[in-house]
Amino acid sequence: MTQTDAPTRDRVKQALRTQRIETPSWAYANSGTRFKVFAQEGVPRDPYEKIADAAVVHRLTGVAPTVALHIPWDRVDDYADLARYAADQGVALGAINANVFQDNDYKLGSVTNPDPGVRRKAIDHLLECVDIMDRTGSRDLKLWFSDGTNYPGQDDIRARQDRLATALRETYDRLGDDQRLLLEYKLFEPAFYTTDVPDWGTAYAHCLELGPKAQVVIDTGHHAPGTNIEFIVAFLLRVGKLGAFDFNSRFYADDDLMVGAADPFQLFRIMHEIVRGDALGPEAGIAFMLDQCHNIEPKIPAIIRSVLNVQEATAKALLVDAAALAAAQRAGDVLGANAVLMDAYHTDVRPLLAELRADLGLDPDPMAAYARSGYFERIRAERVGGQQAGWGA
Ligand code: LRH
Ligand code: MN
Repeated sequence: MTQTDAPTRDRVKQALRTQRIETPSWAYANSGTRFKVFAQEGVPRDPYEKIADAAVVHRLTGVAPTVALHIPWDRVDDYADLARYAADQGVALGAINANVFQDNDYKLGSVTNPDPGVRRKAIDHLLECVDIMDRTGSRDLKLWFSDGTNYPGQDDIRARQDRLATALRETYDRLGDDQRLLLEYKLFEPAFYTTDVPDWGTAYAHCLELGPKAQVVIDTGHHAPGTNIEFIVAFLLRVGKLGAFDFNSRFYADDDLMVGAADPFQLFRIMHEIVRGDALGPEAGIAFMLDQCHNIEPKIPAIIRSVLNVQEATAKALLVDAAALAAAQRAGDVLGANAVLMDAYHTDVRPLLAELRADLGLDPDPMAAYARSGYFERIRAERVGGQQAGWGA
């Protein structure tokens, strides 16, 4: 496959222009592990400063126009004002993430808790997040439940599923016509025996039960080692139940490292299924989000690098010679088919992406452009005093 093939370059660049990557407000704030949260200079102190940083990422990459919020980490008095501020900065507010995993009352679960009063409190938070969506203009309510148990017998596995279904139903019925509920699964952590939404199958089953406005979120760090994530992508795409990605990468568990850093080939295989499923553009309705924590590395450059990693994996996937691949697959030409895919994967797409950025009037090298911008030096000087934002875990 020759990259100098002009029609191919134009086709690939045209498709890349439609790509949209949502960045997470919490990745701009301090984060860490249970061992230590390392504070960094210039970190935002409030959602407005997080949005200002996200706007820099969009200005330099051109493909990150929305910011996901997390409640209560991003709670403000006036969400409409926050949305206006975001618009002034050239971005928009994206998915609203509920948080029923940091309150003492949720020790034995939130919506699955044996105590009906605790369940009520958790559901009320989910409903509050839909109210916030009405004010921010967000389409997506993203739900991840830390709910689970640590010891066999601790609670009734089936009863917890009933409680979960009840809470999801009430929340689903509150959604507006153009709003969606995105259900995220995770194999384990913080629970270590059962997790109430542990895998794609459980999330899919609950979303089927709920209806068309409920879809599954694939967080790339939430699977057992060795899980073939692109199979899950292909399967959920086929049945129209893939709603979103939480992109990051990992060597071991839910490491939340920069997407594509630990396993760029896996990211390529995932984006190949997206392209094969004609699901890259906004019209396909899939929210491509980052969900990462930059514990030791500078945050804004790490997010810019992550956006570039997704673009590179996508460009390689768009370079797959689909006709040659299909012919080799039909012919049972195992090595031939694999070679078609590997040819695209081994293509250096950085010159094509630099060309695309130039076409978009952007600096071909966003990382260098950020370093030259003086933005970090400015926020380091300005953001003195006050309480730096963080997970508050
Ligand atoms: C849980 C998770 C979820 C978010 C949180 C920040 O591990 O992936 O998507 O709420 O990280
Ligand atoms: Mn996630």
